Amino acid sequence: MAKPGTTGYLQDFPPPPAGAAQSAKLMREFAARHGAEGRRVVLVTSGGTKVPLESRTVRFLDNFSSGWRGAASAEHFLEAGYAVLFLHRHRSMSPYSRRYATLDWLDTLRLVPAEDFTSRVEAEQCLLPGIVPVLEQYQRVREQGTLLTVDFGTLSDYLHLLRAAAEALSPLGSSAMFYLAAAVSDFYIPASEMPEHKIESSSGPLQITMKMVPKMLSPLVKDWAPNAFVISFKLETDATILVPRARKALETYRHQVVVANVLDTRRSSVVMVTRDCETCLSISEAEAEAGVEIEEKIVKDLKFRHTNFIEQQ
Ligand code: 9Z3
Repeated sequence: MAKPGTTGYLQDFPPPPAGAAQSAKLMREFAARHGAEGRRVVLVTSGGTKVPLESRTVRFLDNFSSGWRGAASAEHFLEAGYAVLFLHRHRSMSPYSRRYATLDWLDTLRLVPAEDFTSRVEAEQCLLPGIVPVLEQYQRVREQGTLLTVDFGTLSDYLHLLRAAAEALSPLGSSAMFYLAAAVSDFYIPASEMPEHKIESSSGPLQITMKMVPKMLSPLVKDWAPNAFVISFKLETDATILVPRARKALETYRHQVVVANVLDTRRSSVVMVTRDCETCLSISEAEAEAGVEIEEKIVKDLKFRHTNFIEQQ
């Protein structure tokens, strides 16, 4: 359980979203079941966060994240034997279906008339490349119950659910991993300062002051799941400051790994930064053409580090 006082991190935010208590219960049951079966459990956070400008929200601030990194990583963790708690932005990419996210699904279906005039529906397999192995993996994961997905919309919902997820995984100690790939806003408007109604455009140009979002990595590492293996992500657009910023995050929060990436090259290269080393992982053109994903290499690297971490406890 969280130590007294950690609720202070969320006091400027609206209350937990509807259904949060039920999600927390499902997360606790999921973690307990897989822990009892000796499986490692990873929390993968994914996608951007919405920051409302009004409490009856018409306008909000958002960011670029598609959720590809989180969804792809979740699949590779499942293949690596982990149970995955996938905390993702509503309507961002999901494991398995991400490959077909840009398809209009009505175009992939065909009506097949039957003799009794009741038509059947068939899929155009050629419009769904690789669908057979993808479907096999997806159905295996469903049968094994190794994937639990929980979604959020706003920054506030994310923060409440992150805390509930951390408390659910905490009893697993070092066999729990946190893989914090969501692109979380750094700025927000406190609930107490947010206008209730739609901001009037007749009042002229808009000036808003936003506060810094409290860094949840701090209570997560210190209080919510103090024995877990924790990985955060650092995103920059300027490659020259990437590793120093990642190193600073490690020194500040004292967790295990920062995966550092640059916006434009994030699909082909990352740097794994730990207290004593930096390892560059990349995808060559030939690997990219063969369908190898950077997330597969990240997950392989982290599984190895996680094993060492568990053995050192
Ligand atoms: C990442 O750096 C992810 O790799 C991306 C993935 C969001 C770039 P996509 O969803 O992109 O596949 O389109 N996530 C964390 C980004 C972030 O907000 N980090 C914060 C920071 O850099 C701290 S946790 O300060």
